[in-house]
This record gives sequence, C-alpha cells and structure tokens, in this order.
Amino acid sequence: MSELQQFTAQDEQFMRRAIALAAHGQYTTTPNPNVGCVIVKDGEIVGEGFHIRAGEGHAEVHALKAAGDKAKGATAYVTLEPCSHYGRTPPCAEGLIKAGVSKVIAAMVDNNPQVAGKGMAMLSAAGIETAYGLLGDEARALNLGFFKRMATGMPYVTCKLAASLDGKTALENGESKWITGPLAREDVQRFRAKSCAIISGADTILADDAQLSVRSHFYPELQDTIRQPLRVIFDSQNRLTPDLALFQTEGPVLLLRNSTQPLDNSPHWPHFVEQCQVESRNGKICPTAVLKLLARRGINHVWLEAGQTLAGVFHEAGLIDSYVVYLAPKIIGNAGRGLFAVPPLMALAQATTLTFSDVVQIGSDLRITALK
Ligand code: AOF
Ligand code: ZN
Repeated sequence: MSELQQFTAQDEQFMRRAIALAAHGQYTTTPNPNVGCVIVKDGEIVGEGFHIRAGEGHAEVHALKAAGDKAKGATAYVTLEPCSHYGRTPPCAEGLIKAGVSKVIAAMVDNNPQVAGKGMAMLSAAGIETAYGLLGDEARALNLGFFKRMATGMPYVTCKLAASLDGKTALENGESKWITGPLAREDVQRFRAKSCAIISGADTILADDAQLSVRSHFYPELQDTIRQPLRVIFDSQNRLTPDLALFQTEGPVLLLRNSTQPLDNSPHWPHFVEQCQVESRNGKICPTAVLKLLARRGINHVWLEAGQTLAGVFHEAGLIDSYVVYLAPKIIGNAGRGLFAVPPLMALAQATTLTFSDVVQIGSDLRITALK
C-alpha cells in the first residue's frame, strides 16, 4: 500500500466526486461515517454510491451494484478505507475483491480499530493495487466526530453561541430569544440536523420553552428521512416537567439527573424520554462523564446549544472542539450577559486562544467559526 504517491488530476476529480457523494449522507449515517465511492473504467464513471444509513449497504455496495460487470478491471475511489469486518454488513474489501476491481484508491485509512489498515491489507493480499492519502483532509473534514470518537472515546463538540456585536448574549433580565435574524436561525437548523446529539440545560429549556428539534420543512429533500438528533438535557435539580414544548416533539430525549437525585418515574413522561443518573460533584453533573456516555452510545458529533452556565462548564473543562458564534449587528451594553460563566482570569496569558477558521455573513448576521 502506498501513501501520497503521485495521483493524477483525473484521480483527484473522481475523488472529489466521491467526497461530494459522501456528503449526501451527512444527515442520516450516524453512528456510521459519511462515505462515498466512485467506480471508474477507461476514464468513465460506471458506478457510484454513498452510505445512507447504518445497517444498510456501505458506499461500495451501492457503487458495485450500479457498476455490475463493468467493475471488473476498474478503479474504485473511496473516501474511507473499505471495511474488513463483519459489522451490521459484510466486509466491503471482500465485495471489491469478488467484483474483480484492479485498483482501489482511498482518501484515508479508517481509524475504527476493527478496520485500521486491515481493509487495505486484504485488498493488497488479493493482488489489487492500493493507494491512500488522496484529498485526505477533505475526507477527514466530513467525519470529524467519527474519527474523534474512534481515536479518543469522546465525541466532537461544537458550541453554538449567539451574541450582539458587543459580545452579549442576553439582556440583564435574561431575555435572549431573538438576538439573531431568521436566516441565522435557519442555519442553526442545518447544524442541528447534522449532529448526532444536541446538549442543553434546564435553564435554557425553561427560559425559552425550546424544542431543540429539527424542523423538517427546511429540508424538502429529506422530508421522509429526517432524523431527530438525541436531545440531551442537563436537569440536575429535576426542574423540567412533561408539559414543556421539548416533550411535545417526538424524538429521543435523554434527561440527565445528578447521581444523588432520584429519577422521576411519573407516568406523565412520554415514551421517548429516558432518564439517566450521571456521575456528579457537589450536585453538578460531570460533563466529561456525559460525553463518554454519549460516545459509548455511538454519538460522534455533539451540538452544544446552551446558556452561559452550561457553556461555561464545557469551556472550562476544555471539552469544546469548535465554537460557532452568530454575531448580530446590535449593541446591548455592559449590563448584558456574557457568553461563558467562568471564573475571572488573572492575566491575558490565561485566555483560551483559538483560531478563526471561517467567517460568513448570513442574512444580517455574521457567523464566525473558531477552532481549539
Ligand atoms: C466503508 N464504507 O460506506 C462505511 C464504512 O456496522 P457496519 O457494517 O455498518 O460497519 C460500520 C463500520 O464500517 C464503521 O464504523 C466504519 O468503520 C465502517 N464504515 N466503511 O467501507 C462505508 N460506512
Ligand atoms: Zn464497508
């Protein structure tokens, strides 16, 4: 197997197509990664496909089916190393060997310990020419959560914030619901839809009566397949009640209790609400324990949409990988509330330093992405 060998411009073009196909699965594949595959014979695409849903065929299965006999002697471009294991589906490496492809180019190796190079090795052992490393960064960006969970046992956490131009998230009295405009709120829907879980706290749910759901009318193309991410709510004092809007929207909810608080098993909770006691200190639920629990349940990417207290807890514990901040052209003034409730710093040198990765205008607001 060779890494970073000289790939041709045509190789790059086919891998770009495979990456674009993989992205079609971004609302549905969880806990599996987004993967695309293109099969090329004599410079022509003869089959292509992408992974849609865990439990169903992998990208290669769809592409090989479309190619039929034309797969013989063809080159397969895959955004992730073909799998070598029997999971919910049989190994794709075996499928490619049986179909008689002569070359497989993968954008990157799969860091799932069940695969981890074994897929490429199976192909090589069968006499198939293999290479990887073509557009690896682009392919990695599609599955940040999956790769982080496989490498560390923790999900990738994106923290969403909305603030005025002077960096305030709410008035002194807590009013905060409509700082940003409708297009920014629609943009948030897209991030929610891509995430595996949305984390929030009882404060936010009580203040805004938030549903934290994905509104399917934003996705006409996905009307039938729209998936509600798991809504994970920190409610360490059992303050939430079944009448709130959150519990009127069908879709899984994990209600977190502190380890000393009894669960509320009253019959009024809807069937889709699960309560769970989590390791706590001084009555506060441990955010690291929550993320580990979520990763064990196959959660790759978390969208943290919370108020300054819970956002502060995650930030201080160093658990946030990326910050998505919507900035509205409004001035609230010094009496407004900040974004993170954290203890004061003694020197600027103690400040968290991030890197801006992206700035775009969305309607009347700006969206700034900063990475740890
Ligand atoms: C691929 N192509 O399209 C995907 C792959 O339980 P299973 O059978 O769905 O296997 C899931 C694992 O297979 C997943 O964790 C990842 O390592 C790999 N996913 N591999 O070759 C695909 N989705
Ligand atoms: Zn596979």
